[in-house]
Order: sequence, then structure tokens, then C-alpha cells
Amino acid sequence: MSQHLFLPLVIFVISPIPGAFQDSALSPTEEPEDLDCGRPEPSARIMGGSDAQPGAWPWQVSLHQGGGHICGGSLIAPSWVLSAAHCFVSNGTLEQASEWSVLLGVHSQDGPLDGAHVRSVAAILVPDNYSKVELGADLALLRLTSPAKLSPTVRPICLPRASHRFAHGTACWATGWGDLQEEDPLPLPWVLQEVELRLLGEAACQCLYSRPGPFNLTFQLLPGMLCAGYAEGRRDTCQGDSGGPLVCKEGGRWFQAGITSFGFGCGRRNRPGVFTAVGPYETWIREQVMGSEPGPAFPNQPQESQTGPWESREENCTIALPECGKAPRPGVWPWEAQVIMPGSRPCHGTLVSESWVLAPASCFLDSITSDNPPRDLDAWRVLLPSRTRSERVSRFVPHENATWDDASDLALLQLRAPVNLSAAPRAVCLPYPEHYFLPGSRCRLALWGRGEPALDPSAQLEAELLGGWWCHCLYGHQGASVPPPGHPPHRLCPYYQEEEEEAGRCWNDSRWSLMCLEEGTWFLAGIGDVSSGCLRPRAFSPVQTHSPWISHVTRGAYLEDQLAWDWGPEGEETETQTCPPHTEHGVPIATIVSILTPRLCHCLYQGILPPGTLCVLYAEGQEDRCEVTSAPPLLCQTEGGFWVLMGMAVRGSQELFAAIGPEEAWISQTVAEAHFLPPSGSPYWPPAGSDLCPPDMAGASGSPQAAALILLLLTPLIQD
Ligand code: 4AZ
Repeated sequence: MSQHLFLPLVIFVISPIPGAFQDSALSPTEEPEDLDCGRPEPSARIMGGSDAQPGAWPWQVSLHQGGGHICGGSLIAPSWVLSAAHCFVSNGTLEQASEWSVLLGVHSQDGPLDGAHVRSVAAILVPDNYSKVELGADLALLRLTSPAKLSPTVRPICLPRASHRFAHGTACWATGWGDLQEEDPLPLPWVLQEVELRLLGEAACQCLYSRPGPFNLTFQLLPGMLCAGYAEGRRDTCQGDSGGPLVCKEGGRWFQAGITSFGFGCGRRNRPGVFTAVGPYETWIREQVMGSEPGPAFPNQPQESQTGPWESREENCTIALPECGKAPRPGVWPWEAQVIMPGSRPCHGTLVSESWVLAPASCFLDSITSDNPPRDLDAWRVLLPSRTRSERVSRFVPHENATWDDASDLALLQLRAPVNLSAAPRAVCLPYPEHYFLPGSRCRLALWGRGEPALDPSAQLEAELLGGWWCHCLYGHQGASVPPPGHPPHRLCPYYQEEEEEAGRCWNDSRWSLMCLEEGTWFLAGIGDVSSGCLRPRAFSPVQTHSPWISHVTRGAYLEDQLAWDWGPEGEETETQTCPPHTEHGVPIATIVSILTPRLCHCLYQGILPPGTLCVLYAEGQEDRCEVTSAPPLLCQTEGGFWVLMGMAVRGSQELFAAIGPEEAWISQTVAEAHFLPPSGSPYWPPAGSDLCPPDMAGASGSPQAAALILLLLTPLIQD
């Protein structure tokens, strides 16, 4: 159960109303076998809260297998429980009924189950046409070995008839012991959770699912399914709630409109939960339970008009939320946060929700190694744009790998009071793990950590993102497989149109975060580590890998406020790609570079380089060479152990070298003693017209981006 509205608990008790269980709503056409259903003992329910009151949902059952809760279910008759088929079918096979037990009248699943009782299962029935959740018919009936003991905390729910339509927009309730959000199990004492969900019309649901974001390519709402939830996400069912009921109150009774079936993630924007609609299965249910006395009840329901008051508002599936990632001007970041600690330089971080700031943990190294929470937390302040007063900090959560892994150099700081999000301050958007930043995306740098701006702070560099293949292979190893779109990248490589020489020095002294723009929305895409220094193209560690941690710590602030685009591969580029070999000339003497294959060099530079130019790669973990200014020689050792002068740097470039080989005649004439090795037999340049480049770059030939990249790489490096 994913529920991110945590309201204070207000407990009050309404004394039982005499005669509350008399069925005043029964019509003369009521079927004789109907038992009283859908009426819990009157209780105080905490609206918008998360823990249910004991006995508030007396039809809710917990289905156990192997001693643990697996799925929810609902009591529909003393001997029958309704649940989801997918709880009992694995690899096309229906599990043994004897493996399952049904817990009735449970509130907290921890400790003594006061007032609860257990029944074993005699039979599990699943519709013949059930195959997998996405194809519908995800329901199951469990026949108990002996009838449940009905009591105020154990009562059946009413079922709707096939002809009944629940009005779109009706407020209904889902209940269960499922996760609080993705990857976040319900903590002890495992109290039953409730969440209010609105029924969504079919068109609205399909419209939401077609909005960009994860999973938008895969969903088709089928007959017999219904959606409930909200465009903005936040409140939803989640893993472990499956099989549990979605109930709506009509005419003074609770009816089960749906069975929690599946969804795409939990509480995500535009991805409401999907339920099996119960009404359409009236006949199937009646057939299965035939002969049982008493059977489930299908009382008359007042038929409402099919078009509820919410319908028109839903159909255009718009969301009104404080938006993340909208900046008035690039470089003017409304999410820029400065953390001030007594006795040290300010630390630049980013506002990621109304209550949380993300910053490099290395700013707070003293705090990480000493006690947690840090003693001086009271003295910390956060400055945010357009706020006249600074914010106080109530909690400091460093990433567990922060002290040894640069890519995890992150900490979250919780503000004592949430700030009002408006034009400024405003949160940046964070990418989900499956976020795919399109090659060529527009990006910019923002200050990060204790970094002093090496440049005039207004001159933040405009950059474009390199394709994943390039970034991965330039920094990765030969034969390494490239993460396909939809998988978190290992690095993000932007290349810059303006160059660092403006600053007169390498930006090595500054740390930057990488902001990338999609559809007018800025995402915090990456964080720069100091070790990437002056290597080019610069590499940033992707933030998306940390979204589960951020989401877990901020408890939904992330899900609430973040958009997630997923411009997936759409059919192409799904084949596994690997990195080509980096060198065929042995290890260079300075041990800091490898020569790229002619093909890679040719593709990377789009054939614009003069024939005979060698490109080199600064491999992972190596020192940067910002201090090298004079044209260095490129020396390589052959298999025979000879050291060979392979090339001379092109105009001081660190990546490009003019090959010596083609100049053999001229050198021999000038320096009679020079020794030349026999040719290696491998030309430095591929034949004209060969198109061996990966698809990423194939279409980019001669593009401004490619030209910019070439200019960048040819730019001589200027020393401090
Ligand atoms: C599940 O795995 C599950 N957000 C149930 C419901 C939803 C997602 C997953 C809907 O049981």
C-alpha cells in the first residue's frame, strides 16, 4: 500500500448504533440466500491516514503460504474468499490448495493475532481463460475447509452485479499489508493499511498510461479491468496488496468493485493501479459457489448515472502539481541550495522536494565519520532562492557507500519545515532508474559541493549529451557490454560547446552536477567526481542509479514530485552492443593512454581528421594530465619489446596524435640514423565509404554536434 499522505492520527470512537446490522437497504427483490454483507461495525476511520482501525474492513483476509503473507483476499461468504489468480498460478500451474492458509479478522500481523482465526484452503478456482495478469481474468476463489466464524471483525463484503456500473470518480478504498512504496515493505507491526482511491474511467486510465514515462508502451486496459488512483500518483496499492479488495460504499453498504491485480510500479505519476472488475464476473462466481449456503450476496445497488461528476475532469488526464524542473532561464536554478555549516565553506546542493536537499556527502565528511546524527546539525542552515530566511535541518542521511565510492558521494538533508514550492524555490526533477537521456540532450552544469566556480558563475557551460555507446566505450573496457536504453548507464558524457579555456584553467578544482533538459523540464542527471578531472569528454555519475535510495529515504517525496520520462528504445538498438578493442599497438610508455582502433577514431571524429591521426583514450582510473602543455610524444612498446615513437600530439591535444609512420620518408632523409620497424600491416585509416560506426553516430555525420565535438577535442589545453 503506497500512501504518502501522513496525517496525524485522530482516534475517536462512535458508540455502536442499535440495530446497525438490520438490513434497511434490502429491497423486496433481494435474493433469499443473501447474507448480511458490506457492513462493518460502525467505526472511526482515519481519512487520509494509513493505518486502518481494527475491524474497519472485516472482510479483509491475509493469504499465507510458507508461513508468510503473500496476498490479500476478501471474505465473500462464510466458506469463500475472493482473491487474484496470479497469487496462485506460477509458470502456468495452479498451486496446491493445501499450501495456503487464510487468516481472518487480522489487524496487525505481528505478535498474538487477537480475535483472528485461521482456515485452511480446500480448493482454489481460477477462470479457464486466465493466463497472465496483463490479459485480465485475474481472479480466484478459495473454498475454505470449514466456514469462517463471523464476528464484528469477520464479515463478508457485498458483490456488485454484472449490470452495475460504479460512477467514475467514486471514492473507494483499497486495503492490504503490501509495500508502502516500491521496494519498501510495510514495517512492523504490520498493521493493515487503507487508502482512498478514485475510480477512473477507462478513457482517463488509458490516457494516463499513454503519457510519457516508464511503461507507457505496454499497457492496454481490457474489458473486465478497472483503474483506480490518481494522475499525480502517491496513493496506490503495491506489491503484497494483490488479491485484496477495492470497496465502494453505496446505499449504506460496502461493495467490492475490484480486486487488486497489478500496476506499473507503485504510486507513480500517470500509472494508476489496475484492478480486476468484480461485476463482470458475477456469473462465473455464482457458478463456482453454486450450492453453498449461504453463498455470496449480490444486493441491489442504486444505479447511478454512468457519467459521474469527475468524468470530464479526468478525461483530459491533466495533473495539477507543483512542477519540478522548470527554470525561468537556463543556469538560473530555482533548486540551487547552499548548505552552511559553521567553520566551513558553503556546500552546493539541490532541492529535490519540498523537504529534501541532495548534496555530496563529502561536504560533510566529518559528520559521516563521527556520530549520526551529527552533533552540530542544529547549527546547519540551508539557503534557497527567493527565501528571505534560511532553513533549518532536521535530519542528515549519508549514502551508505559515500565514503568509498565517488558515484555514491551523496547525502540527503531533511529541512525542519517543508518549503512552499513555487517559481522559486522549486525542486529539480530526478530521473528514475529506467530514464533514458536522449543522445544530444541539452545539458548544463550547476555548482556542486564545495567547488569554487572556476569560471565566472554566470558562464555555466552548455553541453550536449553523447550517445551511451560512446560514453561507455570511451571510458569502459574492450568487449564490455553497453547498457541498453532503459538500463541505468554507468556514466553520462556531455560535451561542451564553450570550452574551459575561458576559465584559463581546467575545472578540476570545481565540482559540478549535470542538469539535462527534456521537454522543458530540467533533470538532475549526473554528478561529477573529482577524478574525472580533465579527461574529455567528461564523465558524470548518473543520479538515476540512486533513485531507489532517494525514494526510500525521502519516503515518497521523490515519487510525488518527479516526472519520469522514458524515451525507450522503441524497437531499435535492443541488441547487445559491446565496446571495440582500444589498442592494437601495445601499452604506451606513459601507461596512461590506449590507442583507439582506426574505426573508433574514424567514427568518433566523423572522418574529418587528416589521415594518419591517432586517437587515444585515457582509460579508467588514470590520472588526468592537465599539466601537460608541450606536445608529448606517443610511445608504444611492440611485442618484441621495442619502444616505438608512434605519434606527436596534434596542437597540444591530449587525445589526437599525428602518426609518425606516414612521415617515414621525410624523417629518414633528415635523420639518417632513425630506425623504422617493418609496417604492422594495419592501415591507420579504414577504406573510404566503409560504414562501420555504431548506429548512434551513423546519422550524426557532419552534424553540428559532431563538429563541436571535434573542435573541442582539437582545442589545445591551456595550463593554469
Ligand atoms: C503487486 O506486485 C502489485 N500499484 C500490486 C499492485 C500494484 C503494483 C504491484 C499497483 O502485487
